[in-house]
Amino acid sequence: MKTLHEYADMVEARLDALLPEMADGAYEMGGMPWLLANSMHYSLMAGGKRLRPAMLLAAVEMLGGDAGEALDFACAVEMIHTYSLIHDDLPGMDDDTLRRGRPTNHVVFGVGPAILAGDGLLNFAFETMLRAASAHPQRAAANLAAICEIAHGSGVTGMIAGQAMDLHCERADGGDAGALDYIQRGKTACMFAYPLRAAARLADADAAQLTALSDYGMAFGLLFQATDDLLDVTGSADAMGKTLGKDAASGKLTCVSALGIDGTRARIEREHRAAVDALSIFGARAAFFVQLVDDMVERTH
Ligand code: GRG
Repeated sequence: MKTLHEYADMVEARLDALLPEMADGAYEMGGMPWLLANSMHYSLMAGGKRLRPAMLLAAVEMLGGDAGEALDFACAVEMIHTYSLIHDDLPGMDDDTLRRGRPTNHVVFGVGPAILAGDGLLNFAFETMLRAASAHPQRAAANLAAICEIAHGSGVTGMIAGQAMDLHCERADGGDAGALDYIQRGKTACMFAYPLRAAARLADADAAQLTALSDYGMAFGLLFQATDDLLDVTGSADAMGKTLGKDAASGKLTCVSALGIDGTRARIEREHRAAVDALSIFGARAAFFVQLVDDMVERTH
């Protein structure tokens, strides 16, 4: 198995090949115009940690599968994640001007082009996975099952559902612990759990392995969001590469607003334990994932 950085480098190189930059003013029939290509490229190649695709690749290798064959599925997850960040930053959603340490997409390219860059990344993600699946017809069932997992996790009962409830609670200026859980499972944890479920499908995992990875991903995602909420209050904007302190200012429902700082720390501890416990069936083979969740508890960005 590789390190997080090695998996992230694989993803970085493949994304750059799938979506190269274009010369200003360039377009051709059947291809993309420069403004669309370059606004998609701007956010996609802006130095994200590549956590979700790296975890997908590591899970495939842990289960004895081929990371090379899974690479386009991993890249698609990063495209979907990046689209969600572009749309989340729009004036009609979180209205943010800093992301991944750079001005947000709509600040640079305008709101209309930023909507299209997000739409473009979402659509291109599925095109990329379907192309990869079509190249290996003998693996059609596993590949389609993986695509379904990614569609489900990022879709209307997953990430989009969480984001919709988040918007609703912010506008209604309310929401209880149940709503908090629904939001954070949907908008954040599903984008870890379902790529891991996709990895299990790609590597022909058994039912127990699928459940274990799914449970780990959910716990990891809840922990990740709880640390994000804590860092919004206690972190550094330079390290995080985004505006901090916005959650409290906008009256957002977060772990800190619902549970307090100590309650948030307790949640982080609880989900940390749940994540490590979920991995027990893999024994020493899960060292990458144990290390990753240990590092998340300590993260500053
Ligand atoms: C627009 C449908 C739609 C959904 C948006 C991603 C999202 C849902 C909202 C962003 C706000 C937020 C704090 C989400 C949860 C945590 C999160 C996704 C943080 C960013 O992920 P990182 O830290 O970012 O992995 P990088 O830049 O490293 O990829």
